[in-house]
Amino acid sequence: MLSQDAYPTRVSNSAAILARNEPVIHDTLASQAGQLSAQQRANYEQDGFLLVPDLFNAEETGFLFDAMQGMREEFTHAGRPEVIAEPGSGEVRSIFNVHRLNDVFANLVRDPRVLNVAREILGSDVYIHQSRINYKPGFNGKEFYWHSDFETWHSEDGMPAMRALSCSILLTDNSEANGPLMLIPGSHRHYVSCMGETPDENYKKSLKKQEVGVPDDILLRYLADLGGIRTCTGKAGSVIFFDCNTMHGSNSNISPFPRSNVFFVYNSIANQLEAPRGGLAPRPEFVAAREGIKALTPAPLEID
Ligand code: 6CS
Ligand code: FE
Repeated sequence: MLSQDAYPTRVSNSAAILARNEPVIHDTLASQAGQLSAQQRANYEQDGFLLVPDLFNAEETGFLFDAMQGMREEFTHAGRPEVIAEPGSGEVRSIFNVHRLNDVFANLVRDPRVLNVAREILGSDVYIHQSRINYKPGFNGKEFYWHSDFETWHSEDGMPAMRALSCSILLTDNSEANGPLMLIPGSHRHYVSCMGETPDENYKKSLKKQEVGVPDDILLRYLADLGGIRTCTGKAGSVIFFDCNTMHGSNSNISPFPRSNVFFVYNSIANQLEAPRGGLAPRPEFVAAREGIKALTPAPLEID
């Protein structure tokens, strides 16, 4: 018997809004980790995201910034598939899989200030589904159009349920001027089923410019009329946690100031990837982890 897909998308030429089946905060024993205040939990539950200013101090943030710059020097021109160039300028847009390619980020994903928030919200042990640095360089950092990450991870990676979240650690100041993350409060409760069909090896284009799996104008307007649009600005060292289904995007950066953030996607150990939808070939391991999955244990960030 074919399993009924609760979140069909890219299967017709019409769009729809479907109900979310899962809770936003998975209230289990693990979720009593106590990393968040009651107000922070309430804000996350209501909006689908939470900004925590200055979670990492200036020394730690400087250390992480240097690690980010070092990765760019090491991997640019290395012909690595994990390095995604900006359309046009060819500058580095993103480097994926940083938690497996670099010891500093392998350590950072386990820092209790972020790992325990993920365990608390997802109510279970967790692992990294995907990690990346989005460099969004000055002058040439192009936009990330509106999308729900879960819509992609469900259709292209076979992620079963909405039990994952992104943690974006700001490594440069994110201001109104340099393309900060924009999110639609409350959009996480509405699953936007998108039109169109996923081309083979879509990630080779979508990581540069996403054109499939984006909401149509009418439904995007509907969500924005309901919840507005919030721009998450903050100093380097601040952190944005957002639900896998919160509608988000960011504008191009024509300022001289880079907007560089490292993103970790924590997925519940109970929500590991199945086969992609529609018979698609699985995306590469550097974009969607399937191998060697094991629960992360807390370890504080070490500055050497
Ligand atoms: O396809 C993906 O997994 C990536 N695409 C976007 C625009 N956000 C999430 C993720 O990095
Ligand atoms: Fe995204």
